[in-house]
Amino acid sequence: MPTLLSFLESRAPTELNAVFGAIKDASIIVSAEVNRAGLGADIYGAKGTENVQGEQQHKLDVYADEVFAEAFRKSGQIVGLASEEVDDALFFEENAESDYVIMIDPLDGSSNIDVNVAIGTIFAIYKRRSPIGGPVSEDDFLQPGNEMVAAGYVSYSVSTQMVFSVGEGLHIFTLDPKHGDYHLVSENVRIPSDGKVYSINEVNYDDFDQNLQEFVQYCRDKRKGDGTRKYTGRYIGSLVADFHRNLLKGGIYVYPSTVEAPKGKLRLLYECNPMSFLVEQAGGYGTDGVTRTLDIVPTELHQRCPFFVGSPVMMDEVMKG
Ligand code: P6P
Repeated sequence: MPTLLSFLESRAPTELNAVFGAIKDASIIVSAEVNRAGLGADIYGAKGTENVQGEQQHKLDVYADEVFAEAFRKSGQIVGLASEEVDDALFFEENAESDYVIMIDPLDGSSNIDVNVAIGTIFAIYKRRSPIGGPVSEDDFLQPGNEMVAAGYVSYSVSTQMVFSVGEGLHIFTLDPKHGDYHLVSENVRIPSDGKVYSINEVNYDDFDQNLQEFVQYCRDKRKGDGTRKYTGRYIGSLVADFHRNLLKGGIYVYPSTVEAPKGKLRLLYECNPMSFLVEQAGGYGTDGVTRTLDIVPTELHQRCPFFVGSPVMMDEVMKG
């Protein structure tokens, strides 16, 4: 089974290959630390600091952010980084001649770390807009998802898997920790057109607009020919885990506008856009409930948006509102 970089050799330019090499190296370090959570270094629990969203940072959040940032700086191919954990975008001056910027959620779902539930790293890669040789500007990061050149996530779960696309299909690799490399397990993965899973936090049901309430009620009521339920609810509380299950089995994930999160909870640049890029590569699509996610023109680095993503038949059902 080909390794990650041997697979990418014929599919991506050398410079992009080096970006994935940095993601590979950093994710292997983070995976080892995640798998030791609770042992040795004190990495459980809150760090006592807040990120730009005003959310409690977990020790492993901050650790993962530092590991990925250092790997991107050393890659020589990434000139700028926007991270959920850092207020402003970072400029890697030593890489001023390089062409790629990356946006990342270093460890999504980190509240699950202390209860041993799957968590993940999510990333989106773009070509810079600012002139090569100079500093990055916010414009380099406020690009619509249509401009993305690659995206992916690393799921730290039963195994550590990297799911990514460079624009020619979606592929899944599994980390072999013994050999410190990722090996191809599924190539050109397609999301089932329909599914039986809807992933949404129903505690917010009363906040949902009428269309979404009707969709949830439709999922609760729908029966198959034999009278058994067509849909079931599954909500892990970790976007990467819910998305990955829906990608393989079919389903829809929704985080809508709520009273507590009027613009939605998930961030456009490093959660909704990369997941929408990936699902479109697999035959599904993502929206903010109205607009295709990748068409949205960002205005702020950490802006949030409502998020609907998954199998086309289920997306069509919720979007027909
Ligand atoms: P709630 C994790 O914090 C996250 O960003 C996603 O991974 C997850 O799907 C969602 O928030 C869970 O949020 O409000 O339902 O607990």
